[in-house]
Parts: sequence; structure tokens; C-alpha cells
Amino acid sequence: MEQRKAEACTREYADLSTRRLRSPRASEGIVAAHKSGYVSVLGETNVGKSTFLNAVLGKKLLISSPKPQATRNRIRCILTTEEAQIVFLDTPGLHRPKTKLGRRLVREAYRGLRGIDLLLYVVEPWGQVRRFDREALDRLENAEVPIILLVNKIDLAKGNALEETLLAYAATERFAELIPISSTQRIRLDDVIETITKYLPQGDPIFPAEVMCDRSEEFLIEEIIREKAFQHTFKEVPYSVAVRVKWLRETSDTLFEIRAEILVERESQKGILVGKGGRTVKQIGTLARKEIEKLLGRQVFLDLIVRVSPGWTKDDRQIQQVTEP
Ligand SMILES: Nc1nc2c(ncn2[C@@H]2O[C@H](COP(=O)(O)OP(=O)(O)OP(=O)(O)O)[C@@H](O)[C@H]2O)c(=O)[nH]1
Ligand SMILES: [Mg+2]
Repeated sequence: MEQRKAEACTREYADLSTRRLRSPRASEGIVAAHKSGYVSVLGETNVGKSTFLNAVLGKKLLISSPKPQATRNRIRCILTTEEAQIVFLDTPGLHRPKTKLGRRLVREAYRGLRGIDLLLYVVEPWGQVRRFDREALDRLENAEVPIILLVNKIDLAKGNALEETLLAYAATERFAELIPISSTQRIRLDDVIETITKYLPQGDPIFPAEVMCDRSEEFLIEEIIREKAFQHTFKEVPYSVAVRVKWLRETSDTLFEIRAEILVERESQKGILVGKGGRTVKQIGTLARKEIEKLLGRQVFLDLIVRVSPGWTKDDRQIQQVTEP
């Protein structure tokens, strides 16, 4: 029912959304040799950037969450099709930072604009260009690459909100293309890939075709555990969590043993994460283990310990350790 509604609204606005505001670098019309390039995904926190990337990659590599500020690192994920190799860069969500960690995340996001060929700016169908996005777009004034607007979550759009959103963004004349999508309902994702391909420069693949992410298995495992801890805690606690894999051992052809540490800032937070009789950490461990098993294609023995690292979100050196590759 929801999906049908969303498909209907996509069709209804298809003409408007494919309106072409030409960019000087648009390479439409060039008959394809192979293409490749770097594409950053930027937008306010929680608009669905990581969910969009997981959907187009067809594999859940990136953490996503109903709570804001899920992504903490710039992460490259690679999609190789017959026509092109697209090196996507997921970035931490833009927001008005209140903490040292938050300021770092926003800086990291804008650093993701260096050396790219194309920018995807993601919003939701809010029916207008909100002040927050206007300010972000002002910061992108000097971007020398085409910007494509993705209006995500169209499955949630009410009334004329999507149409109004598209009209308001088209009026800014900042976008080479505007595409309404739903990442969770997989609506018009192929269209996005086709459009990106059109704008990419000709070039050989940058990574071997089988590479999907530039991060280590350890990093992806840490992110899976952090996602589960993020989902199972509330208020300030999810934002005080960091995860470290201490070691990862291939015990046999079928089994990996992993020991990881969940860091929090205070003893009280440790109590919350451990839970009554260890219930919470056990639940986090079970959910994380299942997902790590999918990632590694092996059985996993996961040993999780919770440790207090006092005030790590206020310490530059420790923040750097969790946000730098
Ligand atoms: N209904 C609906 N929900 C979506 C869609 N795309 C993403 N979401 C949800 O939106 C929430 C945020 O998604 P994320 O992918 O974590 O958002 P993000 O932009 O990466 O967030 P940050 O990393 O904090 O910047 C999650 O609960 C997703 O399930 C969509 O197309 N429709
Ligand atoms: Mg994200």
C-alpha cells in the first residue's frame, strides 16, 4: 500500500523531477567508453545518506539509524557497473554542532568535497528549502562540480510536499538534476545511477571491480557493533559510544573469533550498556554477531567488553582516533 502510494507519487512528478538544469560539466551525449569518478553524498543528518548508499550498493556496509549523527567517518564505497565505476563517499550528517565531536563531524563532511567529480545533496520532501539547507548550499557556492539533488523518503511525503520541494529546489538553480527517491522502498535508484554515470568523466576503474569499500574488515565490524549499541541506548549514551576491535582471529575455515571493546565516557553509561545481569550487552552482541557473520560469510564468536574511557568525546586525540581512517 505504502509502496504503491510512493510509486504513484513518483510517476506524478516524474516530468518535473527530470527537468534538466544544465551544468557546464554535464557530459551527456558522449557515447560511453568506460567512466569513473568520485561522488560525495552530503546532507543534513538523518536524511538517509547511508541508507541510500547501502541500497544502491546492494549490501549493508554503512551504519544507519533513526537517531541522528549515526555516521562518524568519511567512508568510500565503490559501485562497479558495466558502464562505470562510481566511488561514493558517505559523510557524517550536517548539523549545528553543540559538541567538540559534532564540530569535528561537520568539518569531516565538508572535507569530503575535495577532489570529487559530482556531488549528491540529499534532502527530504519538506515542501520548501529550509534555512538549514540554504546555509549549507551557500557554503557550497564555490563547488565546481555539478550537484544532483536527491529528495529521499518520498514514501513519507504528504499532500503536495514533494512537488513543492522539487519546485523550491529547482528555483535555486543550483542543481544539475533533481531526482525524487525512496531508499528504503528502492524507488528510482536505477535512475540515480544512470544519471550519475552520465555526469562522470571517462576513465578506467579506480579500484578492482570486486572492491566495495576502502575500509578494513575491522572497521566494518566496529561499525556494526556501534550501530547495535546506538540502537539499544538512549539520550546521550549512543553519542558516547565508540568501538574498537582488539583482535580478530581466524580459528578455522569456518570460524572467526573476535574480541571488541565498547568505549563509553562514564561509569553510569557503562552500567546502561551492560544492563541488568549483562542483558543489554548480550543483546547487542547477538545482533552484531549475526550481521558480522553475514559480512564475513563465516561463523563468528564475538566477545564484547565495555570499558570507560573518561570524556573521550572531549579529547582531540581520541576523537581523531575514531574519525580518521
Ligand atoms: N521512510 C523512509 N525512511 C528512510 C528512507 N531512507 C532512510 N530512511 C530512514 O532514515 C533514518 C536515517 O537514515 P540514515 O541512513 O542513518 O541517515 P544519514 O543521512 O546517513 O544520517 P547521518 O549518518 O546521521 O548523517 C533511518 O531510520 C532510515 O531507515 C526512505 O527512503 N524512506
Ligand atoms: Mg549516515
